[in-house]
Order: sequence, then structure tokens, then C-alpha cells
Amino acid sequence: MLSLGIEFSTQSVKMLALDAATGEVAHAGAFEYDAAFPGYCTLRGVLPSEDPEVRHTSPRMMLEALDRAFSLLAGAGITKHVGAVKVDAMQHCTVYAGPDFGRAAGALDPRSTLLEQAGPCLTRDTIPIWEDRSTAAEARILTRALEAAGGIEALTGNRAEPRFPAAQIMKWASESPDEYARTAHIFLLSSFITSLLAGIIAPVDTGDGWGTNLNSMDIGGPGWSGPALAAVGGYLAGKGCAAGFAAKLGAITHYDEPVGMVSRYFADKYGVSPNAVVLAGTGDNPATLLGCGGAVVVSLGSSYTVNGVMDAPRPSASGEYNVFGYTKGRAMALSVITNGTRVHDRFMQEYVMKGRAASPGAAEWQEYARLAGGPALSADEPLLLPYLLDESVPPMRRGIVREGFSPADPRMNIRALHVSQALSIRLHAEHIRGSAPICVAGGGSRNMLMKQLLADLFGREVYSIEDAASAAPLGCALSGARYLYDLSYQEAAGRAVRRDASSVCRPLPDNAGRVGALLQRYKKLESEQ
Ligand code: XUL
Repeated sequence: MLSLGIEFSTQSVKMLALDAATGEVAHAGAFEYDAAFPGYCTLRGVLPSEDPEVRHTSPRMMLEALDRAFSLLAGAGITKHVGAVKVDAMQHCTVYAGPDFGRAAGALDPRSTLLEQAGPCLTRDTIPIWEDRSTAAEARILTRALEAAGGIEALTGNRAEPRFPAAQIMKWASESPDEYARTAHIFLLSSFITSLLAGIIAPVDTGDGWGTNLNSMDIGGPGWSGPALAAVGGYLAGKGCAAGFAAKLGAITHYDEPVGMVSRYFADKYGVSPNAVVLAGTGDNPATLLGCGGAVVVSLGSSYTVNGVMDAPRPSASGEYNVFGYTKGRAMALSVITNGTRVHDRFMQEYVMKGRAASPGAAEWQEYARLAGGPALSADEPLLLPYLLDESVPPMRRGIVREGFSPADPRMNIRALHVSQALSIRLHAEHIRGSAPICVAGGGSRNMLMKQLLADLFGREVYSIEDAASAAPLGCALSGARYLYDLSYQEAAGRAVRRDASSVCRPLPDNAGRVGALLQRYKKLESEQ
């Protein structure tokens, strides 16, 4: 029997089917939104916007993407063997639908498409993703509103974050009270897709639901925070929005709870077994943590994330990491460094492609690695602050600040980017103290120099898993395998998570003496801004 994991990330959809008994990957596939749906004109999955703080995607494109994923899976002969399915999605992306959505999701006609049937139920045309920074004012208002009730960190586990749904909803509802009035359901992207899969209004799990600034901190009994709901509800009332905010959010449940069987639509149209169980969807970060075997994970995607399990949820004193729910009764800590591989992509364009329109291939990336230089650290490494977009960890305005070298020098810039990003990860990783080896995931895990630098700066072994770019859908598939065969998480991971032996990096003794001074230099550069 197969267990299917599907990820809806910022730029692409990735699918991974595991033979749930053996842990072998039976099928892996992926597509990018830009290429699959050119009509939406997205750039790396994001809709064009004149305001750089506004980062939205299209919920209609997500509907098309779900159909396309299953049509590809059916074409690959996978669907009929699927016994369990779970999705993960980029966190904090909210989807808005009217009261007719539940009925539409429960009665989807296989002769038509998801877009034709669920599209008309959507009440907001474009939806904010985690990169949106247009809601800073609302985050401040929420912080103030909860001060007297004990503070938002103590109530929800997180400081008020502009990218979290509470601030997104406050801004949207106050600007578009009509749309708010027509909205009956506010989903996270993961619970929206799960609802379509199961043909019901599915709950959000703690993994994604804790990334809303609206959750309570009771990891044993998932729920919303009364004071947070009251604060947002009160703010909305002041903007002329009718009561009923809490009802729009739906339910919140434990990680991996089964929410139902796959709906007739997917059974009839794509041949999925009607007995396939649908597990609650989650965020990409909890799924990645599980897909790496539940260790300490640094994920090198367009943004970088630094994740570790927390047995008792503990909000960050400095606000540098977020706390999300994880497997039943446990939490995880995560910091998001916004400017990740996106800066390497930009430097590739600037210094290697030199404005050529084509996408870089293997030869260009080899050249990029050559310009980045070898693993030996020197005391006078060039350093820079790599903020193409406003940065969240540490909170900084966008701008690339070079420590006294020319923006025209490819070698200096590319080297400085590698060393500086690794230093920044090390400096802002108070939540993953200890000596456990670090699993590096995400597309950037192919970058051997980044991995070596992380090994040196943390003084720990660093490794990747096989197919590290698909850790999140693997985590979802692993949840399904655990469900189907009644395994512990450890047993399921033992079957399916494979370390890539060729990927291991160990700290180089000659670099150890350079680390302290480089960290100090980088810290100074950061503090001078
Ligand atoms: C986590 C976050 C990002 C997105 C990326 O808080 O904002 O990691 O989940 O998809």
C-alpha cells in the first residue's frame, strides 16, 4: 500500500509516494506554478505587485494545482494503490471561502474541475503568503491589544508576526468589509487543500494552526486563544465588520489526526481508492522536520529555516524563533531567515549569467561554486548583509551591505554571501543548542560549501537525507505510513529516512580557530545597521 505526501510550497508542488511497508519511494514528481499555469503570471509562485511588501498568490491556481497533481499521479499509475494521503503547505497562507464551500467540497462532480466548482466559492481573489510584509501596523495593534491579557507571546507562543494570519485578516477585513461579510471560512492553505481532498471542512492542525497568532498554547488540547480571538474580533468590530470571527476559523486538531476518507471526486476522477484515509494537513516546516527523521534541521530553501523539536513549548525571549505544534503533545521551534537561496539566485544572475535571459544549468552552478572558493576559512573573509527583501531574523530593512568591497567583484560577493549566511544562521540559532548532528534539507542542500561552513560554525556533523529537496512531502508520506501500519514515528522514520552517506560534512580542525572572530565581526556588521 502507498502513502502519499503532497507539498504545496511557494513555488511548486511536490509529490512523493512511499511503499508504506518497506519505506521505499515508489514515485516522486513535481511541477512549478510559473511553468504549469503561465496565465496567472506568477514569478516563482508569487503574483506581480507594485508594492514590494505585498506578496500574494492565487487560490484559483492552487485549485488547478491540486487537480494537476492528481492527474499526474493517476498518469503514473499511483493513485489506485494509495492508502493514506496528507498534504503540507507553505505556512501562514490563508484562503477565504463563502458559506457554499462546504457543500461544494462535499459534492464535487468528477466531470468538471476543482476550479469550476470551488472557484466560485472563493471570497478573496488573491491571498497573502508568508512573504507578505504589508501588515506590520496590524501586528503592532495586536501586540498592544493583548498586553493587558498577559502578552501575545505567553498567550499564543509567538510575538505578533506580520506574516501570520491574525494580522493578514485584520488588514484585509478592515479594507474589504464586504468580502469579510461574505466569508464563512478562513482556512490555512493546508486545511483548504485537505478540505477538498476529504470533501469536508477540515480542521487545521497544531503544526500550522500555531502559526496564526490566534492559537492557545495548550499542546495537549488544541484550540484557539480566547483573548486573541477577542482582540481580533474587537478590532474588526471597530472597523464595521459583523461578529462571528471565531466561527470562520473552524477547528484546530492534533498533528496527523485522520479527518476522513478521500472524497468521491478524487476516487472517481483519478482512481484513488475510496478507502484512502486523509490525515490533517500541516505546515511545510513540521513536515520537513518529520521527513528528516525529527532531528535538528536547517532547511535551505528560498528562505532558510532552522528547526528543532521542543518537548515543552517555550516562547522565544528575543522573538527570534517561532513555536509551532508538532507531533501530538510536542512542539517545535523555528526561525525563518527570509533571504535564503533567493540571494544565491540573484548573485547567479548578476555574476555568472550577467543578465543572460536563460536559466542557469549545471555548468553555471559549477562556475558559481568555483567562485565561492574552498572550505578553508581565513580571518579576513569578506562579509556582507544579504537582505534582498526585508529580513525577519534579525529584523532588518532590505539592502545588501558590503564590508568594504566592490559590488562588481564576483568572487568576493559570492564568497561573502556563503560565509555571511552561514554566520547568520549560527548567530541566530539559540533554539537548537546542543550537539545533535544537523540535517540540511531543501534545494540549497546541494551546496557543499554551505554545509561545510555550517559544520564548522556549529562544530557538529552535518548531513543530508537522500532527496533532501523533498523532505516535506516525505514527512507527510511518513505520517501516512505510520497510520497505515500503526508504527511509532521512530519506526516509520527508520523505514523511510535515509542519510546520504556522501553528504556528511564534519568540522575541519583548521577552521575551528577562526569561528569566534568571524562571528564577532558579523555580529558587529549587523549591529551597525
Ligand atoms: C515559517 C515560514 C516559512 C514558510 C515557507 O514560519 O514563514 O518557512 O512556511 O513556506
